[in-house]
Amino acid sequence: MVLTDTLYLPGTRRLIASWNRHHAPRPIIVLSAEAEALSDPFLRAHGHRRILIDPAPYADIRPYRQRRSQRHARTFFKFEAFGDFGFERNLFLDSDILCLREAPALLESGTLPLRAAVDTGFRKTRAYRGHPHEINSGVLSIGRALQGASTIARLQEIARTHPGRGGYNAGDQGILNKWIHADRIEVDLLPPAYNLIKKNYADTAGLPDCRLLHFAGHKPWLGQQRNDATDPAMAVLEELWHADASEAPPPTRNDL
Ligand SMILES: [Mn+2]
Repeated sequence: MVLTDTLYLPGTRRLIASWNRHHAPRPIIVLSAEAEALSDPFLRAHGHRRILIDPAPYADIRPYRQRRSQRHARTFFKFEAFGDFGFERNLFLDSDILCLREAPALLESGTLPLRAAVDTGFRKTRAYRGHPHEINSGVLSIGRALQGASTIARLQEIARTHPGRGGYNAGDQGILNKWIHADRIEVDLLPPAYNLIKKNYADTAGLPDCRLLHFAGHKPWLGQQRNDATDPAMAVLEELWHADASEAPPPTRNDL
């Protein structure tokens, strides 16, 4: 299951293509609040369901107390990944993730409904009121017990009543962590290789056994932030994304 918009489309296509290269076929559900993104030929070809998100329940959610960032407000659409689509587990992956190897632990039925990795980039700030361990919301495996409208409504409620203070943990991830702690949701922690977070191409540690590489911060397809092309870690990580040639060309009208 993926969430996309026109800005993240190149990442979404690359994620789906790289995932498919390492896994047996499974239904792919594409979520977006933009009809234009859902009409992308690659997503039409590879998405088993393409679902247009109704933004109305999110209209009164503000990401921060003071600021009004539309970009961050849209991250709350990720709550829709908790919908009941008839599967034992919903596997959600961020569009800024590249699949480098098979990721079997995401698909195991297991004992706990929620499975996620610790956010290795998380650093407590002075104003932070949360908990020492925070999960990263880029890779989520969601079992049936947590799927459905009531979980989505609960997450929206927390976002409305306890908005973030901004900074690193703002947006959907901050709300998910508040929900985990407030409602005592048990989390089955995934190894770091299942969500290897590299903020702004930080370094190449962990790459040899990495399964899911998460491009936090700079996005390889945007390319404009590469202000230090001589940094080897930056070059290696950015090149990994660009060199992934698994993306099949989208079908054209003439092929149909
Ligand atoms: Mn991400």
